[in-house]
Amino acid sequence: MFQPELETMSREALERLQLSRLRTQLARVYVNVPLYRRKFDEAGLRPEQIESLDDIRRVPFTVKDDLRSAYPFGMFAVPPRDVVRVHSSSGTTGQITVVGYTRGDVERWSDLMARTLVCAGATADDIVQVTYGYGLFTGGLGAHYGSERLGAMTIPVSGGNTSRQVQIMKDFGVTVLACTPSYALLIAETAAQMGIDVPSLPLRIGVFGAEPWSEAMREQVEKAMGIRAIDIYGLSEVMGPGVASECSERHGLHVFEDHFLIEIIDPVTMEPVPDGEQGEVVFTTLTKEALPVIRYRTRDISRIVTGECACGRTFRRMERVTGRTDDMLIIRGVNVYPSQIEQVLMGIEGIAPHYQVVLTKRGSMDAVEVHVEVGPEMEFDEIRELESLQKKVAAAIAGALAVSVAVKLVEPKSIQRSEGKAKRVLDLRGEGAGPR
Ligand code: DLL
Repeated sequence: MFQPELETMSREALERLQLSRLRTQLARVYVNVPLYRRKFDEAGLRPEQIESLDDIRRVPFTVKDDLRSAYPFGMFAVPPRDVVRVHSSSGTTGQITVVGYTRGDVERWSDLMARTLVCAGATADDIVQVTYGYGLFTGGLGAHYGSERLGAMTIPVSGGNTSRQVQIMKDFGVTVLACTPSYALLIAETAAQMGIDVPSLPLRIGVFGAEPWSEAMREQVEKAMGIRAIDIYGLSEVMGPGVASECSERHGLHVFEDHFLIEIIDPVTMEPVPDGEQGEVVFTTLTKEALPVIRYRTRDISRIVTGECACGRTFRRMERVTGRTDDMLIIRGVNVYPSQIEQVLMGIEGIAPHYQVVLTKRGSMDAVEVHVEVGPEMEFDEIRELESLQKKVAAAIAGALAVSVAVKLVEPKSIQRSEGKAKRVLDLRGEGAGPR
């Protein structure tokens, strides 16, 4: 472990620490951030009335729109001169939001990313290729600082130029690859085209996150690269990567609870759900100085994994994030996440692990079509074989998800590859289309 004394704290000691940090944090935001003061006042709440962790339920939620309306720096809790770094969220669901860090925030973030890398099995002897994008995205610099903090040899390649990624991986003897799972697949595919056998290289660990991915996808990438793939989670508004990470047990992601308070709520009633039940993840930062967020609704869907973890860490675990509420498709009344479709597709022989869910309009009705590439071993002009494969895919989806969707098989390499977050849903319904 990177910080064993913290990572194995007793629940009692941890909760004491959380409560004292929470109270300090609430008092700070009340004084320094007008939006929080207004929300607290409207709720008739004073920060000092929070006397237990359970009292957090009395605190108003924060949503993405709050950050948007305060664009760019309106929710910072420190003067600009104390901010040493800004990043922004990817903006895939609207205008970007800006997040800030004090020097202390960058320090803590580096520790938490070093913690993440150690959780994944890395040590100071590793050679880490950081292929998350550098820039406003938190992935690149987050992983970079963590890897340096760990003392590993850090290679800041950033995303893109995939054949060069492969060359560097081979020439430098890279042992840890940090990127999105979908980009890992593209790297593996490119290596194969270059005649380089990744499993025979020293590469041993993948530190993958920033997008939903299925267990079946993990198996694919592990096989293609000869590695152990670890799921890491985070979001810019809360810090970036380094909020939660799988350990060697790979049974849920340990939430770094000394810095982040996690709640799972029912997104309709907004009440907390019991441990083990699925809901929306809500975070409160306990130590962030520049941009503290209080009860931030992430829109990510997960649940608490109950019980103790064999790795010895006492931080509670959250299950891998299935998807975001904004990516959820409602197909004839059934809720479906793209990652669930992925899980089904990856188990079928003859198709490649590349897919996209395409939304169109048929008359006034929304139509959903799953586009999936046939594998390179299939003859694309073998009509009969294709037909039977297509039926097989449609039947597998219908069997697993209890809803039938149209399936279209497409030629190898025709679905756009991603160097960062994959775009799994393509909305072609045009202007005026309602929310998904
Ligand atoms: O994606 C931070 C990050 C970078 C995490 C590198 C892990 C690795 P944002 O761009 O703000 O930040 O996007 C955050 O991405 O709310 C989730 O919906 C999704 N996400 C992140 N990690 C995972 C994961 C970074 N492991 C949003 N599984 C989050 C599923 C993930 N979804």
